[in-house]
Amino acid sequence: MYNSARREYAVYGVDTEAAIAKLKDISVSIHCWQGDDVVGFDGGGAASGGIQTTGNYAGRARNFEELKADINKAFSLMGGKKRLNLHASYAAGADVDRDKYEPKHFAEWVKFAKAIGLQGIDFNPTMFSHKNVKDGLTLSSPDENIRKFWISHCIACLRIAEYFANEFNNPCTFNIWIPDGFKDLPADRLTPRLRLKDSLDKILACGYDRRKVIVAVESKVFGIGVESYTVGSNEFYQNYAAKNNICCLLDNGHYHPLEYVSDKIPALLAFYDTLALHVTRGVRWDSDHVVLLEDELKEIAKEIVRNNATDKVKIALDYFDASINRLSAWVTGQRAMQKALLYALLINHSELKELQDKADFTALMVKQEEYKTLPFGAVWKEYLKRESLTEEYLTEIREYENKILKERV
Ligand code: RNT
Ligand code: ZN
Repeated sequence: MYNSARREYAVYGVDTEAAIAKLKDISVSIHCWQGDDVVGFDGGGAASGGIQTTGNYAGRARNFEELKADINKAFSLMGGKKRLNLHASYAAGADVDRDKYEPKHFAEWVKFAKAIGLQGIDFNPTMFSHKNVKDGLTLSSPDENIRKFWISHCIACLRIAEYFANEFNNPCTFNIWIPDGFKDLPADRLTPRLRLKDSLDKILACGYDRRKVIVAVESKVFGIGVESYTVGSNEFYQNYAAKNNICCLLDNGHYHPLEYVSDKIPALLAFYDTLALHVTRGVRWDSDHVVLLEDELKEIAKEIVRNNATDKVKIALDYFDASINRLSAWVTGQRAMQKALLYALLINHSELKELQDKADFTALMVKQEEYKTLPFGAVWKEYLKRESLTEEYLTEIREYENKILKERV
């Protein structure tokens, strides 16, 4: 089947071998927080701050050992280059508050990530699920002590990010997301943003190594309980990133449903060398469903591939479903991302671009439609085979569920 698919794609000027080789090389950063419903190990409890996990499927990882075991199992069923995306709230055995976290609190994670052959670790300060989120605000709070606490937390996290970069000899993407916003109409939309701007300035002024840590800022349109106003909006962060030479992170659940991240990627690539993504699947709202091989995911992958931006765009996954087997959520989401990338790699983009420039929109439409029924599945199966994997992974997950997850009561 693969050999016949290879010949079929060759007719379109597509080399399936080159596509498979390229796919193996694109790294995807996988979030630790799908394993435990964004709870973490530092006592914050269920996620708060406008984000929500729903469902109560058996087997949530309750501690470091369980999460490591689940990551180990789930990652073993994924192909390609993998990175681990950690939140600060996953510090292992820290007896200090978040503003005092140190690299040593993450040394065990480094050991683990190296042992399972990951390319690197990415990092996120955790500015939710904590007593110092005062009246829903962190870096934009009117209370100076609250702002100071979170600034210190971010600076402490930047040191940890540098440590990760050094340990893996690989840059660490460091993403700042805050829940700050208001449920109802605010009386002042500007001052909170000025305070956020000032807090970010203070964080960036700590003197971190820009070659090692890629600082990104993640905007959002609204969250549950913060429907009317978000301090860290798209325009705010895009301008902040541009003026301060840092990076934008686009989460495709964070825009109006008729706005597409696939269209934002090339808009930003015109101005930025680096761009970060949180790939998720919003159903009617920022619901963070498991990523599936849907049209917008394919469009996102196409924009990355056809603009030669596989090194520029840092792909990370961000979703959390507690209503199904959590390992399966991880694997299916990561595989969907890889499928979308492979789909995009199996397109003769220069031919299509040429048709567009020649204004032959008829041929462009017809060709694009033809690609949809080419034997993509055969190439995907071949890729999995070469990664010592098969399409069918559920049996293995079920065994793990019966043996390990169901015991967690
Ligand atoms: C929330 C943001 C943010 C979080 C993670 C846990 O809306 O998407 O990225 O999901 O940091
Ligand atoms: Zn996100």
